[in-house]
Amino acid sequence: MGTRITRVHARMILDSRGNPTVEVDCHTAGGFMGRAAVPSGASTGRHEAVELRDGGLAWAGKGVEQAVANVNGPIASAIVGMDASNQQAIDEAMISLDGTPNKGSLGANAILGVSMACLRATVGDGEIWQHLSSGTTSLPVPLMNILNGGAHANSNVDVQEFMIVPHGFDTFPEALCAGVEIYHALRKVLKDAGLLGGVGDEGGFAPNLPRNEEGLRYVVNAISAAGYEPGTQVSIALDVASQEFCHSDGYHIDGRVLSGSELGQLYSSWLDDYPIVSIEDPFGEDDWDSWIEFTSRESHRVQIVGDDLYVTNPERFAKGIEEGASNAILIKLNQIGTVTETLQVIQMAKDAGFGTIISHRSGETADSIISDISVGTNAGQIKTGAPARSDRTSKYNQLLRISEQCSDYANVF
Ligand code: 2PG
Ligand code: MG
Repeated sequence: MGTRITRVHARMILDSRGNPTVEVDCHTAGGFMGRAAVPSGASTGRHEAVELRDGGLAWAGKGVEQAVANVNGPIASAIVGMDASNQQAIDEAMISLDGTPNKGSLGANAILGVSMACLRATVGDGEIWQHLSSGTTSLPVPLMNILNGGAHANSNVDVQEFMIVPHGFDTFPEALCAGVEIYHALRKVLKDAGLLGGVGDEGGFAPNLPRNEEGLRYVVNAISAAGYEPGTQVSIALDVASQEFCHSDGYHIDGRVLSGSELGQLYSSWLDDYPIVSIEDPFGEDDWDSWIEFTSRESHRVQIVGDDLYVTNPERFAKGIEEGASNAILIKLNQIGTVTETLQVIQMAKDAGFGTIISHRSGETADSIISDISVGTNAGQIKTGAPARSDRTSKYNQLLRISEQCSDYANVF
């Protein structure tokens, strides 16, 4: 059997922030080697699967020696000889070897590296998106983070991500071109305003702004300056990542302290005034009441996305579906830790009629598997940063390659 696993080998590599992460090679009897690298978040949800870090002084505590050893030792012993193409059996073997509910013993970074490398080894010189497809595929609408704040920037902006959404185009390459032109237009708009500094972790500009709403204004100006129509061709998506400014007395934003209801009203006023089609993590990861209140009022006119709220976890997501806490979910492989569980959560979302956005992390590598997953599962949307820097452009470039064979552009928004 060509897909029988003959060797599994992990090593440490560096991610886009210069921190260690895990890379895994999975070799099969057929002579293929599948290689995968694991991303890492900064604004991580409390309920995510465990990312194993060594602690101590070396690598500022962020070493992954233990996770690498877990792959090369117990995980390799358990799965060498298994069929790499039986993804579910491999993922289940690792879950039971780990034995904890949050992958805290082997580490989700160890387990996910192996899980993705097995997928790559199975596909060999084929295409992952084709392998995953059950019929319908489409190129996803990209949510492109061109203005970075929150935990991804050294600025005073509370909202973590101001993204442009080029939905009003016939093909992915045309949409990407618009996104790139707007990214460059924003550079000029900010420069003219004396606000151009460095970029944030996801490649977007990272200015200081007097109020968060100013970010919306600059992005709309950039859309127009690039010659596109805000709202019809290109709209805005936000990742507020509000857990980062959620404290025991309320949400600290724009120098004020707001209750969940007041924060929801602020979002509603932004929806009135700007072409916003999607808001991610508008409330904290355990503030279910605010989520439910906002979703019941606004879901008719905006996509409301759970990221830290659900952490790609089927139990938390089932509660969100049941209670109407949002109408979409952000999907991150390393929040749950295996390919199999990720695909299951995507299916749950589809069955519930929820939007699905396949997402990168703020700490990334050149690995572009999320591009294939977004097309193969027909997710409709991908979130993968600014169209700049190799850790982000690797995903857009993979989508450009796929677009040579699959021309349908997802019809969302
Ligand atoms: C998010 C992500 C990716 P991080 O909050 O959606 O943009 O950030 O990887 O830091 O959690
Ligand atoms: Mg988020």
